[in-house]
Amino acid sequence: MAAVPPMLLERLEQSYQLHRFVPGQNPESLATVAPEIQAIVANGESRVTADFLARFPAARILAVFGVGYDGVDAAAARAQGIAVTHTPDVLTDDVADLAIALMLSAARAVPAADRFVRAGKWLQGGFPLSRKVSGARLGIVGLGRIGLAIAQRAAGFKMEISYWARQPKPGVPYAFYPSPQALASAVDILVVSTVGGQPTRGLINAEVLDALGSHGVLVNVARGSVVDEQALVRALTDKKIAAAGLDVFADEPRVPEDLLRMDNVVLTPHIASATLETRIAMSDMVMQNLAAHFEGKPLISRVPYE
Ligand code: 8YV
Repeated sequence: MAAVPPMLLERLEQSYQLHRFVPGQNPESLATVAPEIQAIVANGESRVTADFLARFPAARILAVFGVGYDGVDAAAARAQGIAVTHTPDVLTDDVADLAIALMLSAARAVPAADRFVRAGKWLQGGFPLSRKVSGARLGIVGLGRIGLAIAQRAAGFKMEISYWARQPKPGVPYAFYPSPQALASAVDILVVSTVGGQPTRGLINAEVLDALGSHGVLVNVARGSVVDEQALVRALTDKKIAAAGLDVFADEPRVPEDLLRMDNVVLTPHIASATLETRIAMSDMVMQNLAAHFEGKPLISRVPYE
């Protein structure tokens, strides 16, 4: 269970009697207080299983610090009468901004160029040409709040935008493709912004990467589970695609050695929503959901149950 940030812990401590549970800790350690626990707070990467929830019979709310809750067994929470909330919207801009930053960094090889200059290599000659982003064809996998925000930004780069989603989105001015593979074959840059969890596990596989092609660039700001990471390493190694910009990984914080060594891969440590302004806003939403719950008022941002 990934840790909840100190700024939120401090605020929770000021309002509630807090029992901390650190990822990897034995849940038995909470056995004495478990029957009294009325609320649980976790974050977007946390794994909250049915077994774990069953330890807290009095809990009636699970407030997730994050928009993603793919680690939460939402069906088990519902069966146990636990309302699950998350923190959508307040982080949309930051996640979309980082997607664009990773797209530009990977396609224009900005970090590699920075290393080139710092290594003094410019003294021996110029840096290799990269690929144009403005006017390129962008494919968005998952056209929810974050996907739409990425599209709006990409329009500023005069990009030709198309997308894949579980079903076409009425009223959006972008071409819909019925499969990620079909989308990948029609674009230069593929950005993954879909939900995590079982429904999208390994969605971006070897076939999709082959379809993206040897000049293609992959960006992932969703969840590591959505991309078949071994297939991605092979595609980059075999030059089946040109570059990648990755903020999320299959087994965070561990990143495959192969990726760490690649010059054409831009790596960030799951920081898409990691700005002070956004993390304060996310903390506000967690606090507001808890306050609403304990005051018997409607919750601010309950997850949309499937
Ligand atoms: C995390 C995220 O919650 O919102 C999400 O789904 O993945 C992130 O914003 C964040 O990393 C909290 O630690």
